[in-house]
Amino acid sequence: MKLERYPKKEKWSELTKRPVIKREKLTEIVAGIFDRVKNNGDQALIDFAKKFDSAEITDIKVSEEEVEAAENLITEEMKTAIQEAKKNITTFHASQIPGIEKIETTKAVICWRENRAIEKVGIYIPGGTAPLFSTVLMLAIPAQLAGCKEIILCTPPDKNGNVNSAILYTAKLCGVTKIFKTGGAQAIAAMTFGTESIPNVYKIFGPGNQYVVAAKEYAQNYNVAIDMPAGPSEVLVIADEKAVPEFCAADLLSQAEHGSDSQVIFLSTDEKILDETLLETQKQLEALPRNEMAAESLKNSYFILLNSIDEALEFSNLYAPEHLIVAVNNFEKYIPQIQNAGSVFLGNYSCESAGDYASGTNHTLPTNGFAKNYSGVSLDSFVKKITFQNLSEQGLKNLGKTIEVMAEAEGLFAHKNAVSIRLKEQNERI
Ligand code: HSO
Ligand code: ZN
Repeated sequence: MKLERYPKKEKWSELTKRPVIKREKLTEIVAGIFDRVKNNGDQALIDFAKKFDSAEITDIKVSEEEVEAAENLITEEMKTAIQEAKKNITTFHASQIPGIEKIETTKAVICWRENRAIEKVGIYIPGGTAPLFSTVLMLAIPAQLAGCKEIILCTPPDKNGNVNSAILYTAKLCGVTKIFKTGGAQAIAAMTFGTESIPNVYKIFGPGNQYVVAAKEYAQNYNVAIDMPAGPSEVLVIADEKAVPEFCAADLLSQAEHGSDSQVIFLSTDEKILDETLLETQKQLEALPRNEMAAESLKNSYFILLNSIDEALEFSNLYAPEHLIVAVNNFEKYIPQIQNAGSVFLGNYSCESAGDYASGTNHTLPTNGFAKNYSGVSLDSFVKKITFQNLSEQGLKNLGKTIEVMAEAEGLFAHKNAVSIRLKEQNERI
């Protein structure tokens, strides 16, 4: 943990930098994987499962029996928790479904937009050290609410060729249409091109390791959209003298335990709170089962003392964190100053885990400074919007001259004529 006391503003840009990830080599590997999946389909996925997941599988698709069996492996307590989270995530995302508003721009010229669900979407769920079934909720719920017809899910099998039961249970609960045992860049390639078993999709969602991230970027060369560019997850906590060091430490560690490359930053205006949070972080770290990973990530973390909350917010806007916790008295007052952040947690009792699991907001958020120009996943991520317009005869009469003048000025006479020919027909008829 690095400690900085009142760093000069000239130093801020260095403090807000993320470690650079070298991509060139990755793209080469990913391109090779894409080629193999494109040429050999399911067989390539079976071979990759053996190579990367040490799993012998014959069928890429998860069967109905496997999904049913998973349901029996989940405790009632887990089912209740998942259902409660689903209820809140559904309520929040359903509120994002817009009504249709028809706008009359010029008299008798009516314009509007309608949402259409992206018909086929793919969700990637990593396996590995912590199978994140909560991410299934975050992606499948808005997909289903949006009306996506095909919602497929790819996730790597374990050594025995099985998929995590909580992932299967949650996927079924949230209307995932098909589940496949494939992970890594090969899963992204499969959803891009399609294979004998796996349908190709129009947009791919979900987190993953650096190969998956590189593969999602590569998929865009084949007209597939992705949710957002991704990087290691992050939290930035702003604390004043009313913050609780034990709570702040727990929040920092909850992000640090995601992976050794996670980023955590603690900003405080109060020296005592800063010192206590540092100590408390060390103390709580020792008790964590994933403490090696968290300790590794904490090596790159910063504890910074600043002069005021205004200054802390300025720093935070420059960093543009994925998660921002504002553990500050009168936090409402500061909301307008928050410019760049993926998701914000206000007050001492709004821990990041609430948003990670169950409060209702989405946990798929922009990292790596992309909170400056991207939003997190929402219902919007699963729809496209089509504009419609209807000009009545009178509408074209009202706007026709404007269009003719502009088309002529651009030298586009067919454009002009499309109006003139109609106006002429009107005049002759009347
Ligand atoms: N904090 C993660 C999401 C997550 N946390 C899933 C627990 N499970 C996103 O940055
Ligand atoms: Zn988390």
